[in-house]
Amino acid sequence: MTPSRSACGAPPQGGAASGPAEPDPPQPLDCATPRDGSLPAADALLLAQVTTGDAAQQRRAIAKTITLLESTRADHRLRADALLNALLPHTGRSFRLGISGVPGVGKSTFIEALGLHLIAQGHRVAVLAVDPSSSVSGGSILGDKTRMEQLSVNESAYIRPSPSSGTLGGVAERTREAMLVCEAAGYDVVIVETVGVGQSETAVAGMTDMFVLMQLPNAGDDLQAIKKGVMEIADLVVINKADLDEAAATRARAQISSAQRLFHGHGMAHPAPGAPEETPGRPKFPPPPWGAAGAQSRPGGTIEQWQPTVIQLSALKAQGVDTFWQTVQRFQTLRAAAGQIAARRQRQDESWMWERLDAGLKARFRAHPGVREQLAPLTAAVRAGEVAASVAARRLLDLLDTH
Ligand SMILES: Nc1nc2c(ncn2[C@@H]2O[C@H](COP(=O)(O)OP(=O)(O)OP(=O)(O)O)[C@@H](O)[C@H]2O)c(=O)[nH]1
Ligand SMILES: [Mg+2]
Repeated sequence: MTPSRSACGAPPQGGAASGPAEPDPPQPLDCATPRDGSLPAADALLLAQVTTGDAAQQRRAIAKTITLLESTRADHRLRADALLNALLPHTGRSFRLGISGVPGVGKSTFIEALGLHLIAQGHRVAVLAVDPSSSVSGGSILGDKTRMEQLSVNESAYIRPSPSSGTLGGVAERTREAMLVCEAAGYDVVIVETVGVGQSETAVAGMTDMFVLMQLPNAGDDLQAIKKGVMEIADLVVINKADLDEAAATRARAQISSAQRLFHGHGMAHPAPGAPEETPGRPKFPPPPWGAAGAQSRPGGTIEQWQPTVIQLSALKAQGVDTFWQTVQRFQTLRAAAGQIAARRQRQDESWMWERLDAGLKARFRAHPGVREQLAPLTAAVRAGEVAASVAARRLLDLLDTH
């Protein structure tokens, strides 16, 4: 059932971007923690309960595991890393959906309607959030539980607020890990919500298979107000509250559609050979529970490509939710058939690793005693024009080689 993995649950080396070049031969990996790869008994039990426990056990075990993963204590982090690696073979079998939109656009109302729609079809739905401001606001999704009244008490749903402290990178990483826990527990649709503070849309698009941007019916009147970068990464734009002003929603839909055509260029199909391929040796993702059809071949041997789309609906009246899900399934089918979901996940995994490496290196750099001593005077010297910025950077970096 689970895809075969190498020693530490990770795919063999060679990212999606490696192209046709010879892949490096797989290197032996030494990444199990603790070193013998075993889990302490308490964590082995947690793993068993997350993956196979009964509903109540599982819910408690998920919460405990996520709490452990969110802990900043060094001993907890060691246990958490080992547990995460042990969970990894059980992950990957969900559809990961990112949803963003300004406060009040109707995300919670929509997620409630969508979640209930999916559960009625037999899915299990996890809802997570990335909100780096939630340490200030107290975590909006918690308050949102009141707007997700039915979903939050549904046995087939799991709702978790945003981790409430740290940088965007840290918050996003913990949400990403929580997503893996939910997948291991068998949630087959994971929704990650963000209000779009700073770069949080990019972070959510970077951990999901499909990124949806929600807009108000008057969005089309003021396209400037929509962050261009966000529009570019949106696979699907949803105009919500169409019940308030159907004509405005239709107008917004037309305007955003034409803006998207500008961003993404024209053309509906690409030659089949150009479709991204799976990295050789990489285990393919098993088909999702709702089944992916074969490649949508067209006459002339082309594969139909997903084009960013705009739809309108009313979350409040639960109108258009079925159309939304059909659109998502169409995206999923086209992308999976072209190997693009697996490829996107590979790229995401690799860039998350680098994102965390960058953050970790910076933190270690700042904590280094020599750097702590020299950073302020060298910064002052750079500001005073006495030392070139690049020279100061090199000197500081060289300090890392001293103890
Ligand atoms: N008329 C109408 N109102 C809606 C619709 N969807 C949501 N609303 C209302 O809009 C308000 C905000 O909805 P929420 O679902 O809380 O919005 P949100 O995007 O989650 O907001 P934040 O959590 O603050 O980011 C609520 O009063 C909803 O009842 C809709 O389709 N039509
Ligand atoms: Mg909300």
